Amino acid sequence: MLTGVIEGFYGRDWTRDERVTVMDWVRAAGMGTYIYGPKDDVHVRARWRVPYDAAAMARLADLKEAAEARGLGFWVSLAPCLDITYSDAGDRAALDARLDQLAGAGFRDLVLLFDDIPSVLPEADRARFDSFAAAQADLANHALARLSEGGAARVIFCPTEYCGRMAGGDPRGSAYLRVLGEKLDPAIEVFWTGPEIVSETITAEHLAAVGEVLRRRPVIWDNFHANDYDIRRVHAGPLGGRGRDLLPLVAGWITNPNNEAEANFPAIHTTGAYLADEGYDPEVAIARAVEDWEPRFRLAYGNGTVPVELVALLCDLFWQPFATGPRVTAMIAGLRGVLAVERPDPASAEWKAAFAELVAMKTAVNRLFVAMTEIENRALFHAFHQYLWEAQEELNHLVTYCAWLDSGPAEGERFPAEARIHNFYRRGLGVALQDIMRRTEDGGFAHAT
Ligand code: GDL
Repeated sequence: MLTGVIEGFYGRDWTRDERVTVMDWVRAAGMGTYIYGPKDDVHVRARWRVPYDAAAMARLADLKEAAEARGLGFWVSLAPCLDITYSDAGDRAALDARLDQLAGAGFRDLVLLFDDIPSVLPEADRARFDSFAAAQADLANHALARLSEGGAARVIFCPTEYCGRMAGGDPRGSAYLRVLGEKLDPAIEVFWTGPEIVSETITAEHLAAVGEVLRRRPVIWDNFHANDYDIRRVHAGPLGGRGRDLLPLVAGWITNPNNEAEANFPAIHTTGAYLADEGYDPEVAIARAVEDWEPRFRLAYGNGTVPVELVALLCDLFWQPFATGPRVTAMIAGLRGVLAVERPDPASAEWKAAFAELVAMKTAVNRLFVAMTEIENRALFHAFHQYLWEAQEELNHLVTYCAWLDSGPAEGERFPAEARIHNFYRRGLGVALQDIMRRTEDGGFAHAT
């Protein structure tokens, strides 16, 4: 089974050192593949017709060598989907030139990407193909045949409808996926991200439906730890929402992680654990990941590292795309409970417990923040710095507010302006735009009210 990482996100691509570090983690996690597919490499996508120059080819060869030295397979990517005319002889020749360049240099494992484009057959192709899927399958089958001319080749295809939502809910109802399933060479693997682009959960039932329509088990492209879609979040918690019953239904599991390479140790460690451990338990898995991660938090001065409980706190703060970690979740629930009334009773046991946990959390985050500034690995520090900054500021402010409530302010008295942080509440374009739309009490989207 294909397992590992795809560098497949939007945004600044990784450096050579970052890639090799990630390869080490993939290897240590018992996985076997590194896929090079940054959206930032213009020769993968926007300028797919233009071959790499010699220096770029040498960089790719060096990465392949680094991967192979670690026992990993190295795949390259090509995404001609933005503007190709599938039936155009000139475009086919440009594609062949790219394939020949790659194959000639020994790159015969290729990911063909057709993601993030409209699912519409271009006008110019309608005389030759009767569907978008037929045009793409023709291209992919051709690519596999061409790459195979000089040796064994493999192709993974990322479809334009790559999740349940894009396929209209039920994958079996998608004409696009049905035609792909029929026409794609059976040797070609197909990527799938689950019911959503970022799937909170994936079920066996869903994957069985995908397998049926595609006539092959999909390779999961897991965006669970990706964060390129939200500048405010990073995911350092364990893989979750995926049971082990999925594994017989997939041909591979590839994770597309956070943009910040250093933040991905837990993502890769726990994905490897999920794939390997029959009794996978996210909380056990993250505890193990934290132990193995801690040596990277070596302090620049003196001996030692950031204490393991603070590394665990870092994971808890920046947990998963749909959940904060258990400690943060419990703290928020406790505070929400006591803050449901305007004047909580400072003498009540509930208030005391909730306030004490908030202060303990703030104190721990302050310690974590300071310790992180002192670590040797500056890339690791920077991977989390802005997120930690926000966490610290918000917690400090909340403590000030709760301390004011704890002092038992008189009825009608207001939280003093001096205690609030000036210009503090989230501002800017994103907030202004989100504010236009109403929200439900649980923070969801309430379009109709
Ligand atoms: C996507 C993109 C991917 C991006 C991810 C998360 C796929 C197949 N494509 O739509 O490049 O990183 O979402 O934002 O997932």
